[in-house]
Amino acid sequence: GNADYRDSGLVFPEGFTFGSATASYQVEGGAREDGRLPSIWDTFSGTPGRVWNGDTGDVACDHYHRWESDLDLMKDLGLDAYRFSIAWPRIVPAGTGAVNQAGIDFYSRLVDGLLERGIRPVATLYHWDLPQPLEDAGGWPVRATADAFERYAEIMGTALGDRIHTWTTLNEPWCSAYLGYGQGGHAPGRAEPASALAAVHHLNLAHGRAVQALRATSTGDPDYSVTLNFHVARGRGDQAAEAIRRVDALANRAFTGPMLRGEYPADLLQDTASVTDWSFVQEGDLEAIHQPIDVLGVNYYSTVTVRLWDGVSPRQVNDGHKATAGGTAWPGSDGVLEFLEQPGPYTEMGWNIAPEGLEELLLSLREQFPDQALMVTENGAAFADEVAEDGSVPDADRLDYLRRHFTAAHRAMQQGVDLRGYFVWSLLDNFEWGYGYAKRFGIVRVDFDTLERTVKQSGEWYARLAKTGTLPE
Ligand code: GBH
Repeated sequence: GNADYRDSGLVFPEGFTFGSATASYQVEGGAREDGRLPSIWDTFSGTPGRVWNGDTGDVACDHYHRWESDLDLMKDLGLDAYRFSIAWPRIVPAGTGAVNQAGIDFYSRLVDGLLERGIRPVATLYHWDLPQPLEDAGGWPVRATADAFERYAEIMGTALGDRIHTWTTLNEPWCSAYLGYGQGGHAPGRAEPASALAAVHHLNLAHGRAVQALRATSTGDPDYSVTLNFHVARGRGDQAAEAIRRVDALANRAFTGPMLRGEYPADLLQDTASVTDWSFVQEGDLEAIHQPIDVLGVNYYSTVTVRLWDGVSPRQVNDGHKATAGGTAWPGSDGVLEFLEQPGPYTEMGWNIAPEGLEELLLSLREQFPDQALMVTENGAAFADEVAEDGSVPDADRLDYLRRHFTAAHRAMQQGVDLRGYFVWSLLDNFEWGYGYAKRFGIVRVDFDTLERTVKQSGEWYARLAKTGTLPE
């Protein structure tokens, strides 16, 4: 039917990019090899009680050693592009100082391997693995981290800027700032609302400085981008619109404001005034952050439902993240916003399945930023897959999730959204951050005992989509 987004036969335009995504700490392993030093995620996962089951990324999918066969797998799947991230602690292991050539060589071989197979490299500089020494010096709440990132960007632009198709500066700075420094469920596990907002600014600054550094050093003609995880909020109660506005300010416009308009939204500054005076924003910063980008990366998984707390009834908070450090991902809105239980169905993460939210998000971004090309850089779902007797992985629920979200994206495009491509999260089952190996997002199964890969039914389905450009039956 139409209403449930379960279409087939939809044709995507010629040149639409079908890709898949991973991130360094989630797949690589080889955590202590060839000069890599610890990142905040090595420290966090090595700290008892932080990650489910004490899981770490020490071995992960062993992609660091199996990258060639993984590239063959991508080629078999017919992927046009591969979105991966570069581990900063392989490149500048101490965050500042010595550059590690062995780390550069790994990604250089990876990029060449992609190009040999006709797969476009889409590289993210930062998917959450901050070199631990930079955290020891203060982390993202301090300005020096943005300085160090600018230098790292310059190093990578010089090393790979002749071959990268799309550069992405940051993945989901919302998570880095608010989960890492506000709520504490992600590394480095700090629960300090004011630090979270300082982190927001220094991540924004790092983005702008990195775009400039990449542009100055890349000798090819790459596209420049950043990936944000937008919150699509539904409101409840008689102040529903106000609740949505607050979420939108903190989660979305805190990043799109400076990056795409060159200013922090006035309502954001007001909402957070009890937490910080934003005096870490220096003269010239907004200009540095406001760099033209070729494509805006959009990560979408589900919606959130919010209400302004009435101050009386027991407060409900259901933001889908373990509050390990007892902090808040919503500085200035703690005790103001309530995150409510959402109608199902749900994925294994407990996130509600809402493909219409993706269509709405893409339409809303087109309305806010009419000339900005968009790319879905992550969408996917965790389910408890079972291996059938014949060894296949019949993950009909994941296939259905993907079909419905591709349908939603197609509908947005029919309404004029300039969507250039779509990357499924994830190519492989991998280290799902605080959930360790308990949650599987892959279109390819990884057996974490043998490290063997098996293409799931959703992977076969996605291969047909990538190869034909038509949403399969
Ligand atoms: C992404 O994070 C990451 O980029 C990727 O590394 C990760 O593996 C993948 O997604 C799967 O988690 O939590 O109820 O408030 C996504 C993190 C998920 C955070 C959705 C915000 C909003 C709904 N985001 N979440 S809720």
